[in-house]
Amino acid sequence: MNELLDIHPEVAAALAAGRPVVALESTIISHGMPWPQNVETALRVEAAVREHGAVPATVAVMGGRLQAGLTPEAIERLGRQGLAVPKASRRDLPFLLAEGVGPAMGATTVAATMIVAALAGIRVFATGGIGGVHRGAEASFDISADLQELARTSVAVVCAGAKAILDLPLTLQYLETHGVPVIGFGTDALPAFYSRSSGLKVDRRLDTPEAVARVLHAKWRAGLQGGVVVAQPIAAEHALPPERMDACIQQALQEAQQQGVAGAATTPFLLARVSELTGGDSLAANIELVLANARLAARVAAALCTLSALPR
Ligand code: PSU
Ligand code: MN
Repeated sequence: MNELLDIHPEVAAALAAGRPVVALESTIISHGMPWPQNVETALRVEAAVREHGAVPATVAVMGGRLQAGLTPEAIERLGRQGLAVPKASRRDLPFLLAEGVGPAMGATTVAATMIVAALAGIRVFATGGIGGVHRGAEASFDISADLQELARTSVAVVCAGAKAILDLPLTLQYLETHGVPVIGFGTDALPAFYSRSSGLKVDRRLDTPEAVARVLHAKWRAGLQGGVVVAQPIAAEHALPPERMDACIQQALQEAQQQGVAGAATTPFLLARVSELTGGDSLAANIELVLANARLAARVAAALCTLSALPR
């Protein structure tokens, strides 16, 4: 067990017994949604994981230590403090951990959540959208650390694809170059978060949690380290029209450029502006897709536990 990692007792018990566990990120709580919907959603997501037979492990940095599994009080603090909680991706973790016991909190991104999940022995993680290659990356070099983490860390990320604030063709190309399988759950097309399709093809369509679990099991049994993207489209009744989203995204990108927003601030800026420009609609859609991903992740985690328990 890692000396810098605290595993919630319920999570530790499930892992020791070979029962399914689903990791959840906390940047979505502190930076991705406004209070109080962020806390309400995080608790509903945990409940959805439980309803589908797995134990939730929301990941964050608390008291200068990595946490796999949070109390409802800790989730409340992450949500109430919002943007005051530093965003923690791979490069930020050493600074937060070096502060040691104390107030040091961090809201873990997809990359940092994967790192903590892998340390804890959790193989399946649910979120909304992954980071990716930003538009204009050929000049800015802005490529989310999430993609490099997917290349190296063996955790499956169940998501609704990535937002069209990113360059989605380049994001898929980067994943291909780094050998990260991209599965479409019930779809041949990469979902674009609020919209069901980006028009780009995934590597393989799979239609059941068992089929997804078989691919994960085969990959890791073969010693092929690294993550897998499991992309599930938002339900049709919650999807937003791509033309409407494109207009908001264009405006947000333009404002980011005018205001000189760069680096780690880029994603939170674009997410916040797009959600302001769409009014409450994008928040409602976001909540629904995260809940759906939590349900699917729990079923994939359960199927993976069944396979892992079979004799070799
Ligand atoms: N995309 C979303 N919602 C989010 C994020 C991305 O639709 O909340 C967050 C995730 O935590 C993701 C992070 O890991 O933003 C990526 O940030 P960056 O591009 O700075 O790596
Ligand atoms: Mn970035």
